[in-house]
Amino acid sequence: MRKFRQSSFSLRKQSFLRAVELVLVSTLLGWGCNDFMTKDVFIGATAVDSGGAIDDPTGSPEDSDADGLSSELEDSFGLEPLQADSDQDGYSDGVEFVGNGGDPADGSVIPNPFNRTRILETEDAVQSDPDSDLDGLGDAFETANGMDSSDPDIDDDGYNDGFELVANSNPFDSSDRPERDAPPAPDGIDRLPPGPRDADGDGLSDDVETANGTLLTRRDSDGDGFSDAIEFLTGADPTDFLSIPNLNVPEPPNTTN
Ligand SMILES: [Ca+2]
Ligand SMILES: [Ca+2]
Ligand SMILES: [Ca+2]
Ligand SMILES: [Ca+2]
Repeated sequence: MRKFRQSSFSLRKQSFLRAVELVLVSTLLGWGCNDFMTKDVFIGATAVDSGGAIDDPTGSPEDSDADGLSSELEDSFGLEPLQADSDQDGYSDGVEFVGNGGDPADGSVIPNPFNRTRILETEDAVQSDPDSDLDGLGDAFETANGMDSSDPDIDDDGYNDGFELVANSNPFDSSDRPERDAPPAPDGIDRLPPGPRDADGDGLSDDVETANGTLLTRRDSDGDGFSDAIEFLTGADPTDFLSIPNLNVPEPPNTTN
């Protein structure tokens, strides 16, 4: 009996030690995986020519190339739903669609020049307000304005919230959309693959960012909570955190009724 109890205790002790070992190994592996996953997700979710889709749990329309226009819209415009920059001029379709003189279907027409005060160095980068849904608007801004920081397209009309605000359309109202005639389909362009590299997936290619003094690996170079593309489109300075877009956010719908 004593021998059995000893044996049982020994077994329990062994099980306990094994469990501790498993927890430790899992934790270490978890840290390693998180590290890896972070990089993987960063690359996958932001490399515009990889076709990496935004993981959107809210059921918003699919935006396979994460350029701010849904795949359905891009199809209807004759743009490439798997190529964030269909005309390969260094500015994503979403950026060019929303404004500043660009044309997403014509590589010879690019948006107007940047407004910036200086060229940022990587060491200038500060930790910015996170933009969990990658719509160009920081979580704090979205929360403060009754928007959903985990849904890039609140009204599910295919245009992401950041671009709707830039275009003065109502991100809460699917019947109110950015006004623009559908661009003609690009013609004679060998678009796939690859497009210009956009390492951070902010809609501005690495070359465009290098030429304009923003950071290639930060969607929000100056850390003010607005992506470089949103600042560029609104005439704010993406290299100056004191310069932010003047965005008019409509009242959110009253959800208590
Ligand atoms: Ca956001
Ligand atoms: Ca929308
Ligand atoms: Ca970029
Ligand atoms: Ca910014």
